[in-house]
Amino acid sequence: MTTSAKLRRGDCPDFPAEKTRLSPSAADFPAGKTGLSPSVPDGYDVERIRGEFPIFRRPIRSRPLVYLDNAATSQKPQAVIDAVSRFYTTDCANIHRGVHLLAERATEAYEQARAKVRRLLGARRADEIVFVRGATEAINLVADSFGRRFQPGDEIVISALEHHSNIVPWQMLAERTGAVLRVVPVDERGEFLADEYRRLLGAKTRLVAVAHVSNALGTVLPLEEIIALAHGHDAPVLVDGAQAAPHLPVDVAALDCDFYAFSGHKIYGPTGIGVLYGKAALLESMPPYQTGGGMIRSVAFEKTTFAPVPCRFEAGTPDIAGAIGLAAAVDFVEEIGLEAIARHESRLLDYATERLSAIAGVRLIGTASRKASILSFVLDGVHPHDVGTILDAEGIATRTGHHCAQPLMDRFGVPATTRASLGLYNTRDEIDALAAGLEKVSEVLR
Ligand code: 7TS
Repeated sequence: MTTSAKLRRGDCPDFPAEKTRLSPSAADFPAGKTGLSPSVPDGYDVERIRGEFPIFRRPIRSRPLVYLDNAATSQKPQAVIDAVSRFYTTDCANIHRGVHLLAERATEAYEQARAKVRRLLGARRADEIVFVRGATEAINLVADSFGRRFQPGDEIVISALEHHSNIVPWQMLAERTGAVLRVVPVDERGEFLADEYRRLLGAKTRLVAVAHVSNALGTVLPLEEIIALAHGHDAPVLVDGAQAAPHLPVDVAALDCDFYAFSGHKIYGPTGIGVLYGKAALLESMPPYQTGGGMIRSVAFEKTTFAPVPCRFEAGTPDIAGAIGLAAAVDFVEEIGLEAIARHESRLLDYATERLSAIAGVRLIGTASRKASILSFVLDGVHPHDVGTILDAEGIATRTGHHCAQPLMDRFGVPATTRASLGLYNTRDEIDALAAGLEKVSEVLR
């Protein structure tokens, strides 16, 4: 679509097969104004990056905020807050309809957001990017729409590491269709057992659905191997990237995954917006998920025909401001660079692992060889909720509970853990504060 193209009411824009290369290059991760500075080791100026997040100027219980709950949601940089505010202040209109100036500007900004997400994920075409509410809706969309072709006895393979969002939609699909759920186990360290996976794959496998990074343990799954093996059985692969997109460079074309889902609010964008990437041929073969305005080509009482993808899957008025805010978040992380973010968080994870392992009574749950940004642990004799409450009194935000991964908690024989999940603005000082907080919990409650 040219930016000045006028769209008639109900029109879906054109999505030309893109002018793109397959994988991101260094030029996609430029050293920008928020990130790389020669004055700090490795050029990662975490203090400057923190300065972009207004929430860190707010005291929590009269102390500086130590925010270690990034896997639940991340904080928002001023650029994202401003982008959302600007849309409502100066450009608010509905999209893909109306010829007036504001409608054109809103449509252009929304489609630019789609183009930015395409680049972030290394997708070939912008029409492979569907805006949804979040990872949960993305997975439900695939279960509902792609799942309509499932037959009794068809098999869906997931892993024991999945968030409930990547379990329950497949269970419901299995109930509706007579399909069967097969679960790849994990070992004591929380590693995906590839040999077991090989054994579970077969002629009946219709879909493999796995996390890129486990939200409860931080395990990074061996996607290249998982995808190649699934494709060897003609089974498409859905990757739940909710915990990967904010922390690692992702390249869906190089991975050759068939679907990739993530949520805007975990990658420093707004809540209420997320993304489903799907290979164009697959999306085109799928029926609509929800129906109504915006997703039709023509409606008559006798028959309705549907818009091409991605509009076919975006019924009703979408979260326009959310998409625009997400685009600002994509700009923000790309300015710093996903590789630089991954390096920073990996160093912090190593440091935090070392500090926490040295505290008497702390047992880390999840010690896989490839991990990203998450530490889950139990403190002997202390309930995780008590750990979380005492840490909160110190201004330290962690999450306690089952992390919407109850089968995984069962696997490790614990009802709950305390989880510290790191983001691009976290520092070694904050890890020290967490360690000091845990020493205090230990003194008071053990
Ligand atoms: N998949 C994974 C791996 C997740 O971690 C989450 C949310 C979801 C899907 C669902 O994302 P949503 O944005 O649609 O809700 N995970 C968490 C968490 O770990 N703590 O709070 C939410």
